[in-house]
Amino acid sequence: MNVKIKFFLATAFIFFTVLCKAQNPVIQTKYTADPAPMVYKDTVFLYTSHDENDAGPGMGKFLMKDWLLYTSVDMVNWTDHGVVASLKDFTWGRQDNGAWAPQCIERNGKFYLYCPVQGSGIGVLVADSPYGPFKDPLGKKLIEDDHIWNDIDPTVFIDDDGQAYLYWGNPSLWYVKLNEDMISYSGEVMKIPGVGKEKDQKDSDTYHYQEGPWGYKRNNHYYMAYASTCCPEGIGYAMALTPTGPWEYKGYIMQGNKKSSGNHPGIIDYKGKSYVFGFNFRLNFLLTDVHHERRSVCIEEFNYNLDGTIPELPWWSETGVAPVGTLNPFKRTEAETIAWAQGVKTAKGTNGIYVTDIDNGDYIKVKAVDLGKGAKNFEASIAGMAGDAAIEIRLDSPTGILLGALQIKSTGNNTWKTQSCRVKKQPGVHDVYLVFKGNSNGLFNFDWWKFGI
Ligand code: FUB
Repeated sequence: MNVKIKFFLATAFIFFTVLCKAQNPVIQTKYTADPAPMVYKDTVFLYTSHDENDAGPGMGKFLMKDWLLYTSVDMVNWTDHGVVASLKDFTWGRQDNGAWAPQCIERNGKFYLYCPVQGSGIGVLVADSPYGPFKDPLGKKLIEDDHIWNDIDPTVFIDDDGQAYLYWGNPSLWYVKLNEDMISYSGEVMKIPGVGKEKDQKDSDTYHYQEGPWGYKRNNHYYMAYASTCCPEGIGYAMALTPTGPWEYKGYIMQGNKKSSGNHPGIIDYKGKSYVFGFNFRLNFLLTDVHHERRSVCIEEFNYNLDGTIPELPWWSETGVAPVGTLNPFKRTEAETIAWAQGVKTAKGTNGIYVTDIDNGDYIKVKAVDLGKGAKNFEASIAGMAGDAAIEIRLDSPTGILLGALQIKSTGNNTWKTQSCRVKKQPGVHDVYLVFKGNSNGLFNFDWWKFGI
């Protein structure tokens, strides 16, 4: 029985109604971890690490070869941009595994993606666009020191005076002052005293620091959030009045949970709200009782306390966050813009990312779609292999009001054609479900859709 069928059976019926509402984890078509959200202009760019489907059983058995990018303008519908960088971009690093937790930052119109290659060191890639292409300007690692296996999980921020700081490390926390070029640094590698365990020490560290630092400044407070002592890891944090400390431990943003070995914070403000990102193992445990390092990025909203401290949140909810905008369905929407997907995968072709591996009963949910006064027709770009397939357009659940059904005409394997159907006029803001029907597996590939008036 292949993984996809198992996944479908495991989730069938009993999870069906639950998952229809679920927003956490936010990506279901791949295993994603180590979220590094970056707000740039009106968009959240979510860079993640990527657990391979065939990561073996066992805690710590990571299999990670590349970094992924997703974007959102409403915090609930995430557009898949595929692989944004990979181990191949770092010729000096190991190539088989080790694409661990990244972070991207913009400076003067260039985008700097700091990446650990576990066991080889921390490198930096540069691009003219947040979507890439990212290139290694150094051809060697950025951080040169002697604790190479500990040099993971870079986090970066630029202070108001223009000084940029790069922090990283497990089980200690180090930092350097980056030069303005963001690809070199001045001064020595500094260790933040008292944070993290010394070698062979038990958890005597009052910060409960393990790894995954996330440094930022907000309202004159400096924050350092991080994955707290393993295992399971929660999210702890410290605050300071300067970027180099002294850091005062402030407690947990989230306690560890026995359903999870790890966690890894990313924190942003977006459209007037504050969000913490991390990950759980929910999709892995829908497939099997056995722990594989197959993680999935989650998001929660929170409010800072008046003194700038962060309240402790419960473990990742299944419902996730509310939308901070609506989606305009009258302009082209990529099929890989997804709030929740059941069964499908994404792939990259000559026309970019598309949805594939579509079987009977699979669906895509797109949240908070503003149909205005209602639409008259539905268009989709399809490359169809099978003879008998359809997309049912439904509202608010996979079995909700049927607006119409697009009967797919075969287009031949790799030929993309726009196909359309009439739909029932239904006004208002709804969750749109594109439910796939057919009498075989691998029904067709799906690139984009839109409604017409
Ligand atoms: O994803 C690989 C490693 O696991 C990360 O670098 C750590 O933060 C932990 O999440």
